[in-house]
Amino acid sequence: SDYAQEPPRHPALVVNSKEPFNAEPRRSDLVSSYVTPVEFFYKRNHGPIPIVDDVDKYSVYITGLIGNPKQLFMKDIWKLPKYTVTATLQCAGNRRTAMSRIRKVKGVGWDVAAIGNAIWSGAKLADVLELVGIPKCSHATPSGGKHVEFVSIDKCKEENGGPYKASIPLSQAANPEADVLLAYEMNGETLNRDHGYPLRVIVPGVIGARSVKWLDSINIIAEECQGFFMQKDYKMFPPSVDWDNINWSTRRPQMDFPVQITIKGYAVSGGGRGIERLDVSIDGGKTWVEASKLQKPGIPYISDSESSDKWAWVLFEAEADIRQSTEIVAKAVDIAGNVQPENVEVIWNLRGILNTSWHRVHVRIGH
Ligand code: MTE
Ligand code: MO
Repeated sequence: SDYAQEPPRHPALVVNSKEPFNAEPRRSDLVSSYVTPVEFFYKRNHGPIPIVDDVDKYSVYITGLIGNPKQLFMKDIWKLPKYTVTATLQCAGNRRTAMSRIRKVKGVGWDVAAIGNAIWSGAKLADVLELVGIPKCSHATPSGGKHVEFVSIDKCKEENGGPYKASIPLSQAANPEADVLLAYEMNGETLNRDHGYPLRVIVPGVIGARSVKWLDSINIIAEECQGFFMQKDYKMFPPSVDWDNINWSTRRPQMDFPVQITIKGYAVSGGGRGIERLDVSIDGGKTWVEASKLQKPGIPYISDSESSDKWAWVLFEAEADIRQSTEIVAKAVDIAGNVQPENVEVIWNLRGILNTSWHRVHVRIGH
């Protein structure tokens, strides 16, 4: 079958679908380290993992509304200045199962771990675009190119057997400060097959769907990419308000009474905005305490949108005495003052994406 040559994967991953392979780590594995180990990084695929045997023959074509199209080999990309960016990648469908509990939504049934924080290294897309005559910080090319489309070598059903593709605005692609990378390393190692070997796009602060893996070509186009994943998927539909009751009671960790627990989690905001505050409640949201925020192990987090970690998540930790069954709630405030909505109902959407609502975990004590 097309799936006969899939790479090996960690047995502790929670597999949501085998073909294509979609899996996330267990919650505890996810928040146990600031930099997510590659084997515990969620894997989101729409088809079989492509095989690139000969990295010297592998190339990326840059074409479209530009004067001089170019074919770049890995050696050309390795020659460009190497940048390293810590960035959190998150699938737009992360936490979809909680939306499905309101009203069934379509898509892979992700829990809360379709997210990961990695150290990505590679060339800046802005430098690559300069090689084809697009100056830094351009918004358009003379022939009207305004978007940069990334096309993969994989094959997916949604594109009728064609490759996965997506685009971002040229203004973002050509802006060196946006840190968009053509990455060939993840956590200091050569990118592995699951995550896009030999070359993938990393668009920090943007839903994972735009970070195209196994890059085959880059097209400079006038309108945004017309592919399935841009136009018919990963879109936020107007919220149709549905006041059905949430049934959060499906989580029931068994714990003795009274218990001292450690609450751990992650918080991330898009667009390079830092996390200002992280509040935790152990009474379902009536009262709150501020959790401590951690960056690298032992290093407290200071919110700052200029820091090199601005694209990365923040881990948080709080201790609490729990005496009875209750609901633990976590919510973050970013430096722009954005707060998370209390309930998933008000942001429910057909595709089950961007579930930013307060995260709630039921703790059941006793029998
Ligand atoms: N790129 C290709 N070529 N094919 C894909 O299926 N999935 C996208 C994106 N890039 C995808 C892709 C989606 S929806 C997400 S969330 C991220 O890759 C997941 O990246 P990861 O598997 O490295 O975690
Ligand atoms: Mo995704």
